Amino acid sequence: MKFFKSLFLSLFLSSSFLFAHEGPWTAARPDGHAPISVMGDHMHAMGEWMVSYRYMTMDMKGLLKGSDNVTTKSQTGTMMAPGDYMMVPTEMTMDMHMFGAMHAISDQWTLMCMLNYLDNEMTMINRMDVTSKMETSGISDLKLAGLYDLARWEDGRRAHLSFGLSAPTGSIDEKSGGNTVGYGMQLGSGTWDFHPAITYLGQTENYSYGAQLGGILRIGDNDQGYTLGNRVEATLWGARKLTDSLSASLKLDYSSQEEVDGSHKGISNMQKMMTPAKNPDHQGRDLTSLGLGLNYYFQSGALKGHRIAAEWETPLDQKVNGVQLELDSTWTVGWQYAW
Ligand SMILES: [Cu+2]
Repeated sequence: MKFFKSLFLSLFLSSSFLFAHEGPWTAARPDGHAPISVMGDHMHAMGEWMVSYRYMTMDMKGLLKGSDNVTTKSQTGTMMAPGDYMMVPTEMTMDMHMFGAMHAISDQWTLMCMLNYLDNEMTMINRMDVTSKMETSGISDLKLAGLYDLARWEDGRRAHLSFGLSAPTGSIDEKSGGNTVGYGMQLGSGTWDFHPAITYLGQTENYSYGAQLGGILRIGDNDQGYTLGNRVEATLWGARKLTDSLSASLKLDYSSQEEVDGSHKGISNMQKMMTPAKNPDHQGRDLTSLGLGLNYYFQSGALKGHRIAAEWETPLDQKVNGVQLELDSTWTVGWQYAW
């Protein structure tokens, strides 16, 4: 965290005279939007609308204990020499369909709404080497946010605040084979969550950069008697405008989420001891990742105003609470259209 704090500070202090360009910030360039995985990165001018769709797929494979790779056998053991757990996950894929809309009610306020549809699949293996698969899918938590313009400088820099709130529309009662699935396979948080963020953006003739510091604060306990961990996330990115329509980006992201507080009522103490996937102490992680992305902005023709983008992210460093699956890579592709 210290590293990011000083990075943010030095970026903020140096950007005004190092990377400034003539004229105010504009969205009308490919890197006028952040890499596609960043949410709430930009505001709109009064009266503008935007709709977007993103598809994100996250792959997890292999086990981590803290920051060390461990084998499944070292955790389950055998019938003759039992390990700590009866069963452990071996892989998981999370597919997310993200639908978003933005509308600027004034030059000071842009409203944002987002709803995700999740599709999760997880494979587990038990002590007898028998594997099992489980799947959950459905809508996640509905998120509403207001972006408030903080400052706009004449040299291409600007900053805004985001006040987001998510409603517990996603299910936390998902089951597989009659048993409640683990925390990572549930579709929502079950709580109302506050999502604050501050974003700082800058543009020069051919480059752009941004920094966002945000978090998720859970409010109270959910119906099932638990609360997902609070989360902080710091993101830094830079992009190079290659043509009037194409830009390439590099992103560094750090996030940290705490373990689960309380315990799901549908998960017995026995089940909780059997697998880390159902244990509240084995949830949440610290993750530092690197993202490489491309943005394409149609400047003319029938598709004028449309944007498409893709980003690939890979972990540089991760440390999980307890024993959990290791994150492999994440792909995000998206489409955006503003008018
Ligand atoms: Cu927008």
